[in-house]
Parts: sequence; structure tokens; C-alpha cells
Amino acid sequence: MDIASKDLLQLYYYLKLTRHLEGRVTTLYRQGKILGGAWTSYGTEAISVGYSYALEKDDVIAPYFRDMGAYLVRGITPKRIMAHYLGKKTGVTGGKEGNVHVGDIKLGIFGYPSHLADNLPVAVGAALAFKIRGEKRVAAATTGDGGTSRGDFHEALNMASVFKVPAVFFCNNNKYAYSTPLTRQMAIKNVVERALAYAIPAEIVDGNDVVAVYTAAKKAYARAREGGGPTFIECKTMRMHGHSEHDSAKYVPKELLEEWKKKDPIINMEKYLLNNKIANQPGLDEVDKRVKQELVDAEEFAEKSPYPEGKEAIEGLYATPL
Ligand SMILES: Cc1ncc(C[n+]2csc(CCOP(=O)(O)OP(=O)(O)O)c2C)c(N)n1
Repeated sequence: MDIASKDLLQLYYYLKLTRHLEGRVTTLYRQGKILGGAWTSYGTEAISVGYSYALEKDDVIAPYFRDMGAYLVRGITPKRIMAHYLGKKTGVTGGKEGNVHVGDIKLGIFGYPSHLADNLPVAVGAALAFKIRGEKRVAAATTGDGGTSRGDFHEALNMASVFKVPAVFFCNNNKYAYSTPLTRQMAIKNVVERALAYAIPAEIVDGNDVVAVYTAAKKAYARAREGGGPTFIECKTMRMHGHSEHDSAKYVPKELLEEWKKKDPIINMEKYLLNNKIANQPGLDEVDKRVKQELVDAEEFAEKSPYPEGKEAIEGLYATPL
């Protein structure tokens, strides 16, 4: 697939933005400035950036908690995210939520019910609606490997397949579900086998290669739009930090982390851009500088923003029909 240079550079920009934003959030968490917890997608950013960048504006996503890249790509600004983490009124949830259960329906992002595949039935419902209305839109949803062991995952895939809805599922297979390694949560080798059992076409991609994720996603979305039904894409990667920043992840063998450090998605993309002469080193440094400045501005905006007032706690809790 031919990808325009401008899109490849944007993919790189979003990888860097996600990495630095979550890095800064982690620092703020350690300083005690974050009101809730800090879950990051460190080392797996290529999945959320790749699958979301391949979508069209009218499509929707039902993300999970390691999808910061998708929030950014779809237009939740770093300012709103920073303000969210600091519990401010200008944050994504107006200061109501202190974790990463965020969404913005105006940007086609469903706020998710839980971290563990409950978002997949939501995507299937949206996709079924698109199909019934004859709209060429797609719903994308993600889950971790652990989430694929839960009932919601299986119900969603079964229904998506039976009704042939335009939904595309991504698995961020980062080898651990909290402290449980893959081998303790499933007896199969590859998660794709679960999708194949529902007669859903499935593919394994390198989850640390943003171009591979983007390309597989584009193909699956095109098929879904043409009435070809759902696809499942297993993105193999490694969770490089703890489950959350409170977790030192001592249960993960050091050698495994060392091995995957060499496959870092940002380093991969830099090599790709340099080798294919799409960018030079000063160009990449410029992106880094731009991203860091954007985050300084975002943090300043968040710091200066007010906290919500008490009475706002009960406002906006229920959906207003669009
Ligand atoms: C029903 C339910 N059980 C447990 C939790 C706590 N929890 C949140 S995420 C998670 C592990 C998720 O693992 P996985 O699906 O592999 O995603 P990963 O963290 O690896 O990205 C757990 C146990 C929860 N949020 N909801």
C-alpha cells in the first residue's frame, strides 16, 4: 500500500505526542498531581495511532484504556487530556473522572464502560446501526489479550459475524493482563484463533510497526464498508510498563523487556522514515521539539484551568439525544 509522506510523518508525530504526553502524565503522577491513576500505553502506541489514523471522520471507535494515541488522532487535544488528569473543569470529563474512562461522542469516541472488552458490544451495536441505515461507516474497537477471555468479547464477535456488521476489532496483545501472563489465561497460541472460531477473518500484525497496523486496518475498513463484515487484527506487542504506573511489574522477566526495548515502535518508525528518505534527522528533531512545546502549553493550560464546582458533579451524567 502506498502511504503519502505527509501521512507517514503524521503517524510519527502522533507516536511521539502519545509517548511524551503519557511520559509527562507519569511524572505528574509521581509528583502526586494526578487525581486518579495513570495507565499508559508505553511501547504499544503504534496500535492506537495506526488503527485510528486509518479511519474516516464519520467512523466511530470504542477504545480501551491503552488507546491514548486514538484519542489524540481523533481530536481530543493534549490540553483537554492534561486538564482531565489534573481534575480540571476543562478536561475531557469536566473533572468528574480520575482515570482514563473518557470519550467524546462528537469526535466519534465512545466513553467505555470498563477496561475489559465491554466496549466491544458497543462497537457492534454502532456497526449494526450503520448497516441497517445503509451508511458506509465503520466501528473500530480494541481490547487487551486478557479482555478476550471475557464473555463480552465472545458475544460481541459472535453477533458481529452473524450479522456481518462493519466492525473491526483490534487486540493489543501485550503478553500480560495485569500480572497474568498469556500462558495462564489461554491455552491457545494466538488470540486470532478466537476470532476464527466465529468465522471472522483474522490477521496477526507486528503491533510495534505503525505502518503495518495502519495498512491492515485500512484494508479491513475497506472490506467492512463494502459489506464484507468484521475483521479481527491481533497486534503483537509488549507492555513495557506496569499495568498502571503504581505497578512496578516485578513479575515480568527482565530479558523479555530487554528484547522488546529493541523493537520500540518509535525507533522502528524513525528507521523507516530515515531509510526511505521521507525525513532526515533534523526533521525528526523538529517534530520532537514541536511535541514538547505543545505539551508545555497543554500543561500550562491545565494548571491555569479552574476545578469544577460541586453542583457540576450531577450535571451531564446522562446522555442528551443528539
Ligand atoms: C470486570 C473487570 N475486572 C477487572 C478489572 C481490573 N482490570 C482492569 S484492566 C485489567 C487487565 C487487562 O488486561 P488486558 O485485557 O490484557 O489489557 P492490558 O492491560 O494488557 O492492555 C484488569 C484486571 C476491570 N476493570 N473490570
